[in-house]
Order: sequence, then structure tokens, then C-alpha cells
Amino acid sequence: MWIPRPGTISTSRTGIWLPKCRATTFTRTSYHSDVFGSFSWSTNIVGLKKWLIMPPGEELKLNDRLGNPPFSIDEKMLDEHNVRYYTINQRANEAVFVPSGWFHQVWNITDTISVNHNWFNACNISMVWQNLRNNLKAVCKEISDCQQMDNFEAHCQTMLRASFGINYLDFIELLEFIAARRLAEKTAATKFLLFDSYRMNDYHVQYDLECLRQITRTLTEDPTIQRTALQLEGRCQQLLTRLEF
Ligand SMILES: O=C(O)CCC(=O)C(=O)O
Ligand SMILES: [Fe+2]
Repeated sequence: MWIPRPGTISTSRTGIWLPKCRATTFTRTSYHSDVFGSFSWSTNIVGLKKWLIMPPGEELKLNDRLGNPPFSIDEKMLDEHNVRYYTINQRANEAVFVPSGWFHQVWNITDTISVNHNWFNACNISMVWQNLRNNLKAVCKEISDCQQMDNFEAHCQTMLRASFGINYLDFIELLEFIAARRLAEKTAATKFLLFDSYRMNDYHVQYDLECLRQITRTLTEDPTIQRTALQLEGRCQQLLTRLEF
């Protein structure tokens, strides 16, 4: 169950998992990698969970001939396909960190309550961008028979938002939002308190600004952004100008 925080523009979200469980059939979260290519942590409050988790690239060994991943996995399947993976038995008071792009499946071995949080930041933002690009490619391919229609690219962006959760404009707005905050931290006396008490140090601000510069440069060079009639290139150029002062 996802419980997004209301009223904030955020690069992260928090969920609470309250699964019901019977003695013989374990409830589970089926095989997946996390939304957008985000990081996640998951902490068990009570109960026992079992994880099967694999480093990026290993999941390709399980895809079918059309490149589709299986819905569910088990150890037998992983062994048969020579997948390198880890088994984690997570007890109460233990937390699991899931790096970006690591596919996993999770079983509730007993009744469990756990809290889970997904986020992205300067360390994995390029992964989110790659995922966004790949998902746009997949959408365009899926409706390529409609290429001749008016506003084909705008339709693709609408479908990208519907299937992936964000589209190019949303991504750029997110970068603009974070850039405005980091620039305010750097150039003015504004110091934002994060999580009510944490204040970013100068290195953190500097690092985020450098990553923002790099990713914005990448966006300005992206053929879809240059081509599109959505005026995305202008926005990226403006953002870059602000960042390269
Ligand atoms: O606890 C679960 O059932 C799923 C957790 C998960 O997939 C995650 O934290 O990424
Ligand atoms: Fe997950």
C-alpha cells in the first residue's frame, strides 16, 4: 500500500506494507525492479520476509524471447538460468537497502508489518533518465503505426506519463525544482531544513549542482528533446544557463 505524502513535490515516497498471510500460502510482492530506477529501503517492524535479489544485468537471463520478464521467480528457476542472486531472510528490526535496478521478489513468511521508502537523488538520477528514455522508446514502438498522426510525439509523452508515471516535462520540472532550491542554498542565505532538522552541507549542494549540470547538458543534447514541438529544449537551455553561472 503506497501512502504518498500529500501536498509536496518530492523525489521520494513512503509506503507501509500490511500484508495478510495464511500458514501455507505466503503473500508476496512479485518479481520487479523499483519504480523509476529509484533506491529503496525496507524495514521490518514485525515478522519475517524472504528476499531473492539480483544485481543489474542478471535479470536478462530470465527474459523470454520477446524480452519479457517472468511474473514470478523461485530459486529453482534462478539456478536453472545460472542467475547470480542473493537470498535475504529479513527479521524484525532489520532493514534492506535495494540499489537502483536490482530485480527482486519478496515473500512474507509470517504476518509482517514493514515500512518502505523509495527515492532518487544525484547518485541515481542518471539511471532514472535512462529508464525514462527507454520507456519512451518502448511507447513510440508500441504505437509506431500511428506515426503519421498529428502530435504523435505529444501522444507518446501522454502515454509515457500514464505507463511510467512521469514524462519528459515532469522530469524537467523536477530538475528545475531541485535546481532552484540548491541554487538558493548556494547563492543566498536561504538554508532549507530537510526532515525538520538536517541541513545540507556545502559539498552536498555542490555535488547536486554538478550532477544537475551534467544531466541537463545530456538532456539538451537528446534528439527527442531537440526535435519535439513541446518546447522542452528551450526549458533545458534556460536551466543550463542558470546552472552554469
Ligand atoms: O516488502 C515487500 O513486499 C516489497 C518490498 C520491495 O519490493 C522494496 O522495498 O523494494
Ligand atoms: Fe521493490
